[in-house]
Amino acid sequence: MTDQSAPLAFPADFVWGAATAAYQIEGAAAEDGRTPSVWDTFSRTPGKVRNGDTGDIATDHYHRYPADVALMAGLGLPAYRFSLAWPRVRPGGSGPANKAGLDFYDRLVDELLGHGIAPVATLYHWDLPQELEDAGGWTARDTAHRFAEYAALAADRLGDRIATWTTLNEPWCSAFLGYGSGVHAPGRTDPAAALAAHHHLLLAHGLAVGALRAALPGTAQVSLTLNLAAVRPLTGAPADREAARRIDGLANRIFLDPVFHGRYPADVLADTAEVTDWSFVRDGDLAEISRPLDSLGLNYYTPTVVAADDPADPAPRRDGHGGERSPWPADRGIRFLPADGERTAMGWPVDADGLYELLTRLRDELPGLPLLVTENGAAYDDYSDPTGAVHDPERIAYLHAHLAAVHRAIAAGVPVRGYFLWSLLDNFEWAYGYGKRFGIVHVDFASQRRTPKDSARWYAEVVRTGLLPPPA
Ligand code: IFM
Repeated sequence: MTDQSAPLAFPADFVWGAATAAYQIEGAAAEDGRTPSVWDTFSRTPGKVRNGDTGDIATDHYHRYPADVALMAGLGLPAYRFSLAWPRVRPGGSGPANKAGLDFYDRLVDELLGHGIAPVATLYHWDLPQELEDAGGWTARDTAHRFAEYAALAADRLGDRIATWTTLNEPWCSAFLGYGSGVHAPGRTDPAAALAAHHHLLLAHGLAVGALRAALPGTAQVSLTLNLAAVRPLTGAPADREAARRIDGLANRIFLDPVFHGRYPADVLADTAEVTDWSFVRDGDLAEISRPLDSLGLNYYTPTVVAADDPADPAPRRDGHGGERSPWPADRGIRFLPADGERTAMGWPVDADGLYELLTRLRDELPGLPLLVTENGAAYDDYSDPTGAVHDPERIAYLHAHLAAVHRAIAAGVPVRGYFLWSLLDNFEWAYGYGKRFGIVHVDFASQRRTPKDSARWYAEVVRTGLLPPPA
């Protein structure tokens, strides 16, 4: 039996960090040559983002990055995962690199390295240049080629100092929320388009892996980040298990099989046959998509519970991502149900076992592949008390439970090499605007004042000691 009162020790070389994304924090939307992305357009479209919020200013990180890096250093963070804005590096999505845009990331990377913080770069966290969307966006094959060119430009300039590169962040969201349910930019609602976008995102990933390998030193690590789903049937009944098989196909195997095995799952092709004939897949694509990776990033927040439709139960088919249309291209006859128990401010159930389940599944399916938890965290309705402090015991409990799950996975032989908390700062939470606060550092968006929450100090101590204390 394990001693519940003993702290849990993480491996000495475990990588601890925090994560952000360009559009969610940078602001400076029209500065130094940056052109609009789909998120600039979408957020300015009435009714798409709560409160009409946009990323125009966000946390003003573009101007305040030295103070933000000092903040990270003060918390003792050894690594920082951020994304590059494609429309800043290559405005309009094609043509030459924008020197001023790359200069910003150059300064940021030097600032990080100067404070002993390892930069971990993601190339695509959803900010597709609007010009490319106008030419078809991710439903157009050309977009994949433009992405690989952009990857090469970024690697040429920054590859001497960034050791870890991720191509895409959560392509499920880009394809299925962006082109399926339309709750994310560009807001299209066409299941066939969502599947074409999915394939072209994976093609972009594969082409970019090739471009990065050509431009980077041989020691560079190249990765992909997926938001895989811990899918659970509501009951053991065959119809519920069939619902779970189908959603597992569309959430997980539609990524893992092509990226790691060079094929799409036969059952997913069959399940989606009424939506598309998949004729956008060309000879050679799957070989490109399945280029070897050095690690896989996993983002995890909450599990997904599914059941077969029950005519006697008129409950709405909540899938946890908002919107009236389903993001899933072929989910007829399937209900999505919230898991029981405590929820975060997103309404997402807190369930750390889902993280353990996914990590051990990846250990079994991809033996030996190093894994990184590239996002995990929670939104709560945080506020400054009269003394200016921000107490967030729920977030500490959430982080504690999920780090304990990571520790359990490592003990079970899963090669988890690091953990990046989402997020460093409160920021622009996409369609929810600034109303949902995921940061361990509170941001007063009017004054841009940063205040580390209790969770920031708690996490800093975990990072400093490499020990997870017993639950409070
Ligand atoms: O804020 C997002 C992030 O951009 C991608 N992963 C999920 C987070 C919380 O919704």
